[in-house]
Amino acid sequence: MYRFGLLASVILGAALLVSLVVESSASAQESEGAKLQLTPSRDSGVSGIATLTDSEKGVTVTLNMRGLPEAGVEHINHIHGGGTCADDRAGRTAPVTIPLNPVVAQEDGTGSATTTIEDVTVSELFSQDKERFILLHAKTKKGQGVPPGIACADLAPRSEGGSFDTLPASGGSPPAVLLAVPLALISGVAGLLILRRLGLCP
Ligand SMILES: [Cu+2]
Repeated sequence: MYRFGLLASVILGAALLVSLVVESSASAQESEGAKLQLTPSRDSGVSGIATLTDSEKGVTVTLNMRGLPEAGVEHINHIHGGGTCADDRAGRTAPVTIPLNPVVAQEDGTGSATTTIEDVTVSELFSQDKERFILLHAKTKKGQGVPPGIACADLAPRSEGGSFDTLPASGGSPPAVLLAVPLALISGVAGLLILRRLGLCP
């Protein structure tokens, strides 16, 4: 009887663990996202990472740049449509389709900005109807219009199949926490069952 009780609690605990893990991974997959590398244009030495995730309102775009040349300078940046980074680097840039919040350079040359683009999804931004790219521009100078691009990333699906990396939902718990909760529950349940068994069959 004692062994049966132990076995039952282990099975119960395992079932609980499986259900929680399945649930958490299912919720992570609901949020589609992509991570893109911005590479330097025109020997700028400026690079970075753009993270795009689906949110309730639309798409959240976060730029994390490094190698920015001058602290305190504001860099405008946009999603351009109808061309590629190669076009921009060849001096034939495509029009701005979605303005993003500017990146301000910090003392250490990093800079970041987050923009929520409303009423759009990551899949739509990556759709093949139009080529798109994210472009970060040099310092804006008075009377010179839009400055040249200094870092660029094409919004192109990484694989031929057109799938992107799946990112965990924003604000999601790290895996350690997700595992710790069911483990704590399991040991609690198992302990309770063992105590009961001991009480019933001394
Ligand atoms: Cu631009």
